[in-house]
Amino acid sequence: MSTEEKDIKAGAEPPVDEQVEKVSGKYDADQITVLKGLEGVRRRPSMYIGGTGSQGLHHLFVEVVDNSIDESLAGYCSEIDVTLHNDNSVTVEDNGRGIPVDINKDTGLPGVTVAMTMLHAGGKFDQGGYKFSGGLHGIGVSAVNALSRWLEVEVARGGKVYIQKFERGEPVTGLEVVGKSKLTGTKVTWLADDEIFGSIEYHHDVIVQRLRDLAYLNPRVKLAFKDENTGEEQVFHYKDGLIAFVQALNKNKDPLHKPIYMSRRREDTEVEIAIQYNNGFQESIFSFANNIHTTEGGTHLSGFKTALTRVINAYARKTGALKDKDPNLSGDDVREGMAAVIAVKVLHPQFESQTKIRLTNADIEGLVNSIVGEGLAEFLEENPQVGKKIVDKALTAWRAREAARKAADAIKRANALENSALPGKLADCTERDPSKCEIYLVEGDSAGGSAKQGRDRRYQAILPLRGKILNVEKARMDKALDNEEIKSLITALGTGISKSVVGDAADADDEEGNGGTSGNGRDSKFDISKLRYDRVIIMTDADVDGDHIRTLLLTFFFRYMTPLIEQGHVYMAQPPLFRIRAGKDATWYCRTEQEREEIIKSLRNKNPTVQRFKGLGEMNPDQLHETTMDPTKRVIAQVTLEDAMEADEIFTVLMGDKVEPRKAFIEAHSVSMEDVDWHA
Ligand code: 0RA
Repeated sequence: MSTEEKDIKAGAEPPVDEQVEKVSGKYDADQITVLKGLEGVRRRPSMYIGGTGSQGLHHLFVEVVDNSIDESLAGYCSEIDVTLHNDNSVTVEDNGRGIPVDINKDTGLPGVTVAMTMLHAGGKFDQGGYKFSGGLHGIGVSAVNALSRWLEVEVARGGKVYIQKFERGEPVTGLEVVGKSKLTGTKVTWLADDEIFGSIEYHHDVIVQRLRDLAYLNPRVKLAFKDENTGEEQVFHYKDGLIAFVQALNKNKDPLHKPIYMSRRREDTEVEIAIQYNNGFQESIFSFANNIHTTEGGTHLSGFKTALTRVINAYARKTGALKDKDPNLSGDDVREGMAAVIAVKVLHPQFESQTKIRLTNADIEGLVNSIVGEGLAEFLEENPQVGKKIVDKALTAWRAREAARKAADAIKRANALENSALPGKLADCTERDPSKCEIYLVEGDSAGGSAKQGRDRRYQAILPLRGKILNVEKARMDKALDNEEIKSLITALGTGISKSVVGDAADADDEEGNGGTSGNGRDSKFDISKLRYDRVIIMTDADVDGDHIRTLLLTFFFRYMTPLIEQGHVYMAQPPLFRIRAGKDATWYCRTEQEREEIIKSLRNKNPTVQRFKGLGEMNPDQLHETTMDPTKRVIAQVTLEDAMEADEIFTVLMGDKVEPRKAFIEAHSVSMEDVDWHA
C-alpha cells in the first residue's frame, strides 16, 4: 500500500471486505491475510479513542499502560516505567512475560506483529491472561500503533531480545532478534501522529493522576514516571492499596478509626472497598470500575450507597442508638465525614460518556448492594467500637440537618406570617437598597449600644450578639443553629440557609430507598438574592472570647451560607487596640504594639498617655465611629473562603470538649496573629 493511500483525511470507513487484504512484507508473509482494521482507526480515530484532541492523545498512553497493568493482574508484572521523551515520544516498559513472539497459526505472523497490527488481537492469546482486561474502549495497542507516526516494540522473552518497528501502523521491519537477556518484559515507544492529533502536548498532571490511581488500585505494581523535559521522576507504589488511598484522602483530617477494608467476589464480579470516617463534614467517595475512574459514579456507587445507608440504619436500631419511633438516618447523614474508595471488576463493563464516566451495567447495582451489605454488617458486628463511632457521627449529622431544617422552617414561617419579622435586637438602617447597606455583627450589648450610636443609620445596621451565650455552650454547629442569636442573624440577613455538601463522585440517583426527605435539610434553601446587606461585618473584641465568636460565625457562614463568603460579602472589622494622646487635640489609634511603639518614640518629649482598649465597649460611640465604622477611615478585612475553611477546621478543636487541643491551638494561633494581644 502506498503512502498516499494511507494519508486519510476524511471520508467513510471502507466496507468490511475491503479491510481484508494480503500483506506482503519483508518478512516471509506472502500467504498471510490480515484484517486491515488499522486503516479504519486512522479514518475514524474518534470511534476508537473518543477524539483527536488532548484527551485522545492521553488515551493512547492509558491504553498502553493498561496493557501492562493487565499483565500484572495476571500475576506476572511488578514494575511499569513510563518515560516522556524530549521529542514527545513516550515509552512504557514493563517486566511482564513479554508479548509472545512465536508464530501465530492463523496468520503466520509473530504474536507481537499480530498484537500491533490487528484490532482487538489481544483476546486471541490471553487464555492465560486476566479476564477483566481491557481499558475503557478495549481498543488494544494496535490502535495506538495505527495513530502513531512511529512505534517501536521491544520484547525480552525466552532468553532473547526482539525489536520491531512500525510507521503509522505498518511494519517497517520484521521482528528482529537484537540481543540476549535473562529477563522478560515489553517496552513500547511511540510518537503520536501529529496528522491525527495536531499538536502533541502531554499534560504531566493527567499522566501522574492516572499512574497514581493505578498504583492505589494495583498494590503489587510499582509505577514510575520520568519526564525528560523537566528531569522530574516520581514513583508510585502503595502496598496497602485502597487502604492507603482512603488514608491519603484523610491526610489532613482526623480519622475516627482504622480504615475498614473488604474485598469480595461473586459471580465473576469483584468488589473492593475501603472506608474511613473523619471528624469533618465532607463526603469524599472515589469509584472505579475495571481500573477506570468513574467520575460520575454509576450502578456500583449506587449499590454501595444503598447498602451503606441500609446497614448503618439496621445497626443503629439493633444497638438502640435509633429507637423505633426515630426516622431513618439519610444517605447524607451516614456519609458525612466519610472518605471511601470503591473499586469493582466486572466482566463486560458498560460505560456512559467519554468525559464524565459512569458505569451502567444494571445487574451490578444489586450485586454490589448485596456484597457490601453483607460485608459491612459483618464488620460492624465484629467491631462495635467502630460501629458506635460511625453511628454517633451519623446521628450528629442528622441532628445538625434537623436543626437546620427547623431553623429554616421557623424563619420561613415567621417571614410568611409577618413580612418584616426582623429580630427585636436589630437596629436596622433606613436605606432599602441592599447594595448600599451593611450590617455590623457586634459582640456584646454594651458594644452594640456604642455601635448603634456611632453608626450612620441611613445605611448601617447593627445586630448585637451576646457573646456569652454563644461561647459558654461550646456549641456544636447544630446547637448553634438552635441558638436565638443565630436565628436572629439568619432572619436579619434574609437569605435563609442550606447545608453545603462537597463530594467527589456526586451521584444523582436517589439511592436512599426511604422515600422521605426527612431530616436532610433539602427543603430549605439559601438564596443570595434575598441578602439584605451587601457587607456583613463581624466586629468582635480582640481577645479569646472574641475569637471564639468570630470562629463560630465564620464556621456558620462557611457551612450554611457558603456563597455569602464566596461572593465576598463577609468582612472583619479591625478595631484599634490602643489610643495615644499627646496634648489636647493630638490623638492616634493603633492596631498593633509595634505601631504603638513607633508613635510613642516619635512623641518622646510630649509625655503621651496610652489607653488600651480591652474591649469594644470601652470605646465611646464617637471613637468607635471614627476608628472602626466610618467607611472613609476604617479598615475592614474581606473574609476569603480559605479563612472560613480554616475557621471550620479549628471550630471542632476550639469548641469541642477536649481542653488540651484547644489550649494548644490558642497558643499556636496567638503567635501568628500579630494584631491581637492574647495575653491581655
Ligand atoms: C498476550 C499473552 C501473554 C502476554 C501478553 C499478551 C502481554 C501483552 C503486553 C502488552 C504490554 N505488556 C505486555 N505483556 C504481556 C502471555 C503469553 C505467555 O503465556 O507467556
